Amino acid sequence: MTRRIGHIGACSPLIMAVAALTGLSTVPASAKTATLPEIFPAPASITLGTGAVTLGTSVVLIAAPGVDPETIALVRRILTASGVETIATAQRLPSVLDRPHIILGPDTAAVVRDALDRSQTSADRHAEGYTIVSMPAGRGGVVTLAGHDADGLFHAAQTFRQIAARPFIPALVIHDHPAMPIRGTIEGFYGAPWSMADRTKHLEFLATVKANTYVYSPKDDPYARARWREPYPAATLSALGTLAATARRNHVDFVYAVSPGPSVCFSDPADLQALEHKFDAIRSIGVDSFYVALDDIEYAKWNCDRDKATFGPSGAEAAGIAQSRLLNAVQTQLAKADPKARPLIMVPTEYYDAKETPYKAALRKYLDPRIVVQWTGTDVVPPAISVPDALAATKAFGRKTLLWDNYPVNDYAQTTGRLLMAPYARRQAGLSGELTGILSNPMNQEAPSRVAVTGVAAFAWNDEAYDADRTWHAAARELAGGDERATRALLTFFDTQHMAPTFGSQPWQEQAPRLKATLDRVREAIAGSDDRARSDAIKDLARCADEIANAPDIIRSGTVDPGFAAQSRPWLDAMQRWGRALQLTAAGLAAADDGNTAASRYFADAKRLAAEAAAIPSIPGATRFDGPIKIADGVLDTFVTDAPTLFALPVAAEAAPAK
Ligand code: LOG
Repeated sequence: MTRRIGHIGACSPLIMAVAALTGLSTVPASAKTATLPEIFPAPASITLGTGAVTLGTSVVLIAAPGVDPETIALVRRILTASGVETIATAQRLPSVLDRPHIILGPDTAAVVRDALDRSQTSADRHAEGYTIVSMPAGRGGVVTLAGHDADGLFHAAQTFRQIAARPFIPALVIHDHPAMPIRGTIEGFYGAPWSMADRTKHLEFLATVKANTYVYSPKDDPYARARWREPYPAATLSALGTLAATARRNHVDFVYAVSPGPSVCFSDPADLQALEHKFDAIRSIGVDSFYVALDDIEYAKWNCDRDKATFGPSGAEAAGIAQSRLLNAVQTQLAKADPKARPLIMVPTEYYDAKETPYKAALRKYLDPRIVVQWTGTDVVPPAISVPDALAATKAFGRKTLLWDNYPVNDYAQTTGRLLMAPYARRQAGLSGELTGILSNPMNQEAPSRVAVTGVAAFAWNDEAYDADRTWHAAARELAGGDERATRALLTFFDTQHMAPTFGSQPWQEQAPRLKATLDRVREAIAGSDDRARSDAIKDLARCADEIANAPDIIRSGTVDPGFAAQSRPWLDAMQRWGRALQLTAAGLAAADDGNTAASRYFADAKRLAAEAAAIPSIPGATRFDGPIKIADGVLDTFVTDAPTLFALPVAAEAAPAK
């Protein structure tokens, strides 16, 4: 078999591995070389068999009675996208197969059980679990998607989407289920909330990574926080209802959060009633999961005299008692209104550590044990999250917690001018034993947030098998619509937005590690005494600069999600200019290496372009803090500045000092 490895990315040596290993090479593999497909999130277990099923242009679809029409529609779309032109339907498997048969249904349906029995495969019986068996047979084969529940079957279809994208489906058995029950995002940032269109796209995206939860909690929705007692305008309420329906179709639990903390009077029955009215209105549009957020409020003083009379002087412990009392009443009311409703979720006022305190002791003692508690780790933006950290939180809050992961959110001062697009990393395998789930707080930019959220969903699904870099590549591939060149361009871009700050001065993810490795090699070669190595390194640098300069156009014009390019606009503009500055820098170094007096001119032009690039502002109001766009800062700018100092620059003859 010939395998063509795509052009090796000069800025990012690791990128070649993406093309080589993931089916992005242009020569399709043949059915004789069936290989293990990569699936994200990684399944609990996947085993390759012998042979493969080629879908071809005509298949038979057998859906067991009662299968959710959305799941059937999804499987049909997947088949069509894979080149299938004719989808016949049937109720059972014929004894002789003349083409591929796709069976779809709960693991209890006769037709599904029969198919699993024939392949001697047991069904995955966990909540949200599913089993996939593909078996070549006759002139076709059978692919069985068996869900343990409706969510599981939907997840099976999402896995099928990834398998069916290849030219043929290898014989395989997948058993799969999530490690954590709650996986998804909380739109919980400050600054411009997502648009309804962003949210719709996000819910559809969440489904593709098997996430099951979206919490609506934008800090800047006045009806959810500053003016929480006021009812929504009819149009907004109806738009939220449409969103909730989109979530349902995508097997995502839409959770509505209210943040009454800035003004609530905990002991006032009128405020309890106001909360209930709020939730009743939201329930009437088809939402059945609720949340009360009590983060970022003052608990050292009461909002009303009544609380002082009821709970005594204000303070941490009294706040814990007052909050518990109000939330317990809300929980009781929710269970009464809908006995099947999921438990209330809350984020406490002390969400940013797991230290034992009077406030947490009060929550532990008084808060209804059904209520789910969130926390953000050992800090608002922690440098890492370990199993012992989560265990401490379990102890402090008296229940397993639901992690609120403040990544990739970019609403705090240290993130000004940044997108956060590093791999989702430094979460310890084993956390599934100590957390009920993870919700990522994303960026104001929805599409760029998917890079990190793909990682969060994959980690929460299977923390033990999670691979940060490979999941990162997969996220790029998805955003690029599977196109190899666009995937590479995106990864080059992500590297320039790799830095992840904390609330302090020390970032928890470094900036542009791949570019830095390339630039370090160039510096070393220039400093060395090998002429050939020096000129080769400078040529590599020129290729790397071309990649940076060209990536924005590839991202804007290719197969990449258009929302991604629109939301990243100033970053792409700045990257293009920085790419040109680096091209000129490389030209300057090449000239200097040749003893050519043009070097100084190149460096001067590079300096001018770099200054222009560094001055490109963020889109006003798109994030909480506006400021200049940052591209590989501390790496690229430093190199452009240092480059002219690396050579004793040749001086033009007329300017040469007189002897
Ligand atoms: C807020 C959150 C904000 C985030 C990052 C929580 C629980 N609350 O410090 O809305 O997006 O930090 O700035 C927060 O994290 N407070």
